[in-house]
Amino acid sequence: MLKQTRVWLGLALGLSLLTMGSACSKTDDASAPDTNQGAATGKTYTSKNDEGTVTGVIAYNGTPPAPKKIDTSADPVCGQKDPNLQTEDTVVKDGKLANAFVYIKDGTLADGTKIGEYAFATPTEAVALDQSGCHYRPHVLGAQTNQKLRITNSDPTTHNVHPTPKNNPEWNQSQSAGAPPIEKSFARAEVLIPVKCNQHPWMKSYVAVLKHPFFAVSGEDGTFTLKNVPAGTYTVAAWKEGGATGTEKTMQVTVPAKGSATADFAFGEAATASGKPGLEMMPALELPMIGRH
Ligand SMILES: [Cu+2]
Repeated sequence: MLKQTRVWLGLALGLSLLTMGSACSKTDDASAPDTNQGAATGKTYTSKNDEGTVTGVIAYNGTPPAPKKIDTSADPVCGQKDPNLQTEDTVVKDGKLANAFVYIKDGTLADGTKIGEYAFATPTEAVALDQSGCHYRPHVLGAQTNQKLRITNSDPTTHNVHPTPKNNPEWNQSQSAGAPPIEKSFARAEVLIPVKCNQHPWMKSYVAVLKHPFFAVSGEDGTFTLKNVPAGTYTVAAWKEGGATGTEKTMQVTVPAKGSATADFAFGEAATASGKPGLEMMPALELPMIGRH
C-alpha cells in the first residue's frame, strides 16, 4: 500500500512539473515573435496606413460553352432543392467571367522586401463553404494558411467532403444531415485545392490557400478588388478552372502608396488567339480532377 502511494505521489509530482514546464515554454513561445522579428520565419507585416488596391475586370471573349444540366437522380433529395442544377466551369454574363481566382503571386514591396518574406496575421474569422442542393457554395473561395474553413451541410442528406490537395494532407469526412460544421485548415499555401464529394460525384469546388490576404474571386459582373495591398510592384495572377489544371494568366502591376492599380484579364477564344499560350498553363497548378473516390 505504502509503495503504491509513493508511486502515485511521484506521478502527481511529475505531472505537475510537466504542466509547469509546458506553461513556461508556452510563455516563451508567445513572446518570441516580439523579440525575434525578421528571424528565419519572416517578419510580420504591419500596416503603414498607406496601402492601396488592385481592381479589375475578368472578361470572357467569344461564345462560352453552354452550362450542362446535372443529373442528380442518384440522390432524389438533391433535386428537391434545385431541380435545375447546372455545371459552373465557365460562368459568363455579358462577356464577364465569374469565379476567377485573382491573387498576388509574387512581387516586392516598396520597402524592397519580397512579399514572400513577410508573414501576415491569420484572420480569426472562418471562411464558409456550404453544401446546399448538393452543390458547393461558393464554387471558388480563398483562405489564408491556418485560417479556419467552416464547412456546413444545409441538405437533408449525407455528404462526404473530400479535398484533394498536393501540398497539404488529404482527408475526407462524412457529414450527415444536421451534423455540426466541419472545421479544418490548411497549413501550406496551395492554389488551388479541388474539393469533391464522395457521395455526389458532380459536386466540386476549389479552395485556394495563400500566406497573405491579397486575393479575391471575380463576381457575376467579372469584377474583383484586392484590398489593403502594400505599395509595391507585383505579379497578379488570374486563374480559371477547366481541363486538368485550369488556366492562369499573369500581369505586372505597381500599386502606389494609397493608390490603385488596374489588372484586367481576358479568357476565352480571342484571348487564346492573341495571347501567349506558353504562359497560360502553370505547371505548378496540377489539379487532379479524376482522382480517388
Ligand atoms: Cu454531396
